Amino acid sequence: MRLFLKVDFDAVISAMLLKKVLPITEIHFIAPLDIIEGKIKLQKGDVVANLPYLEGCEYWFDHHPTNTLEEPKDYKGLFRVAPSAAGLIYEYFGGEKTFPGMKDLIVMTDRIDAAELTIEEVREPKEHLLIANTIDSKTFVPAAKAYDLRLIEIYGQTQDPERILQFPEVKVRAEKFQNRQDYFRTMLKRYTRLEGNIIVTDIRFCRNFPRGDRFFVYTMFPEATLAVKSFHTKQEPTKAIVSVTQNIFNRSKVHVGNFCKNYDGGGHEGAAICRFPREDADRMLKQIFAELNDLDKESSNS
Ligand SMILES: [Mn+2]
Repeated sequence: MRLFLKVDFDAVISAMLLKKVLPITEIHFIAPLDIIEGKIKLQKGDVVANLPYLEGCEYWFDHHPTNTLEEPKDYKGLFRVAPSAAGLIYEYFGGEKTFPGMKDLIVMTDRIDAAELTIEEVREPKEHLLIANTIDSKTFVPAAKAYDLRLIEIYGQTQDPERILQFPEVKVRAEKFQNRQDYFRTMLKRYTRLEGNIIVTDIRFCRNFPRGDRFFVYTMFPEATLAVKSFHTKQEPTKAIVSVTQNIFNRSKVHVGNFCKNYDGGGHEGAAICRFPREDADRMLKQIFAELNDLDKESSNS
């Protein structure tokens, strides 16, 4: 059976569980763009996890609320809005009876995938959260893929994070992450400020801004309720891209997906994207800071 996943920590744990109960022969990590472009052709026996339903698959496991839009006719597996796909797979195949000793790992996978973390955990990622940060979910080079497959194998042997962090390939990546993270935090602080209840990061004019832990920004201003990040991409040379998210430590009641629909974008309740023509972006950013601060005040009083 071939297994298709969107790569992240949830996917690694999902694959590890599925390998224990199904005769998985191949694992394919795919990008959402592959689906949009119709590159994925499925056949009977294929398993899809942590992704929207794909026509033709035999098993489907997913937990993302936005993936319910088209209810598939018949499939084996489990779809429900839940913290993680791994949690659903664990439940579907019999929980502790089938996967003895894995309860703690499943609880942590739920928390990581649903961003239900404490400030201390985000400030200093340890154990499974540190391992999760060694996974590169944005690039699809062969070395990253080989590492993801290796990590699935390692988690199949042991679920003890201290032991896993001793494997040389994991250790080296964890150390790299921690070194990169120091630089990332320095740069993030330089480009981030507070506007009312909004954490504002503007990296439109910064070249090669480093990638890092997306949750760290919320620890800088834990009392703020929203975060807005503006940036440029090569793919959209005339637009400024603006992400709007709720602070995971102090969530605004504003539905940011609905908010962004007014500005050439959309998304979920807690995370969304909008777009402005680059020449208007300064003015539009000021406008959305004012609107979001007003909406946030109104909704927190109601
Ligand atoms: Mn997931």
